[in-house]
Amino acid sequence: MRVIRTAAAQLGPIQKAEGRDSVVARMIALMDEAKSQDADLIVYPELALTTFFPRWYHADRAEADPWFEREMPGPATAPLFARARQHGMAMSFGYAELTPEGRHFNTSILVDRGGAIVGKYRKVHLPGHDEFDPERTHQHLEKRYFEPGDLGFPVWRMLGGILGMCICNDRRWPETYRVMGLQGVEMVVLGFNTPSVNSQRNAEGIEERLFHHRLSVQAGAYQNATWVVAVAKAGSEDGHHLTGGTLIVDPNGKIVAELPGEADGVIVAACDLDETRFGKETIFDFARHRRPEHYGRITAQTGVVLPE
Ligand code: CDT
Repeated sequence: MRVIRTAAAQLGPIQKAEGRDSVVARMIALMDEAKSQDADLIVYPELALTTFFPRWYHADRAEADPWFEREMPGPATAPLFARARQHGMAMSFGYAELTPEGRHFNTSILVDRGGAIVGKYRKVHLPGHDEFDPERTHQHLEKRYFEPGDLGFPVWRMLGGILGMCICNDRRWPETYRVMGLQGVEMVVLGFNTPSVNSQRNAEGIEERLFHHRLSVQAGAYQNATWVVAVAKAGSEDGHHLTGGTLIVDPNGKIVAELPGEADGVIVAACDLDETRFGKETIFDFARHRRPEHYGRITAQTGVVLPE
C-alpha cells in the first residue's frame, strides 16, 4: 500500500473586497482541520487567493494586475507555507501569476512537506473570451487576462507517487489526463471555479454543470487509472454563483468522497496509489493497447476538418 491521506479543501465564496490575508487565514483553518484528520496533502481551488476576477472587465488589462502574485510565497502567502511546514503537509493551490517579464498565467503549484515548491503548472485550456461580450449573462475573460500555459502537463515524483496538476477547464479535455497518463501519473490534483449557469445558455443550470464536472473527472480517472482530486471555489461571489462539487475519484472512476454544500470545508480520503496498478496493467496498459499511428489528428489539427 502507498497511501496518501489527501484533503480536498473547498473554499466558499471570496468577495471582491476580501483581502488575501483573510483568505489565507481561511486556508490555514482548513489546513488545521486537515491535519486533525492526519492529511499528508491538501489541495485548494483554482485562483484560491482572490475572487474569480476574470468575470470583471477592465478596458485596460493592466488594471487587473493587482489580482496577480509577483512572488510565491509572498508576504500574504508566507503564513500558509509556514503552517504547511509546521504540519509537515504537502499542498497544492492555484493563483494568478505575473512573471518578472510581465507574463500572466493561471497557475498552480505543488509544495512538498518541507514547504519547497517542487512543481508548477500553467493552465493550458483557457475558456471564455478576450473582449467584453454583451450577449453573455456574465463575462468569463480568462483569454483576456492570461496567456495559455507554456509548461505542458508535467508530473512529479512526490509523497512516494507520481503526481500531476491541471486547472478547471482542463478537466474537460481527455488530452489533459492522457498526457499525464503517458507519464504514469497516479494522482491528478486540480482546482476549479465553475459558474453555476452557462453564460450562453441559461437553461443549463447547476445540475447539468455538476453532471458534466463529474462525468469529465470520473472519465479521466478511469481511462488513465489515476486518482483525481477536484476542488471547488463555491457559492455566490458578489452575486455570481459558482458550483460546489469538491470530490475525490478513485482509479476505477468512482467518487469515494464528495463534499456537500458551498462553504469552506474539507474531505479527506486515504488514496492508495497501488490501486492504480490494476487498470494500468490491464485494460489501460498503454504499451500493449494504444495505437498512436491512428491518433495523428490529435496533435496535427486543432479544429474539426469535415469530410469532402
Ligand atoms: N475557471 C474555469 O475554467 N471555468 C470553466 C468555465 C467554462 S465556461 C466559460 C470551467 O470549465 O468550469
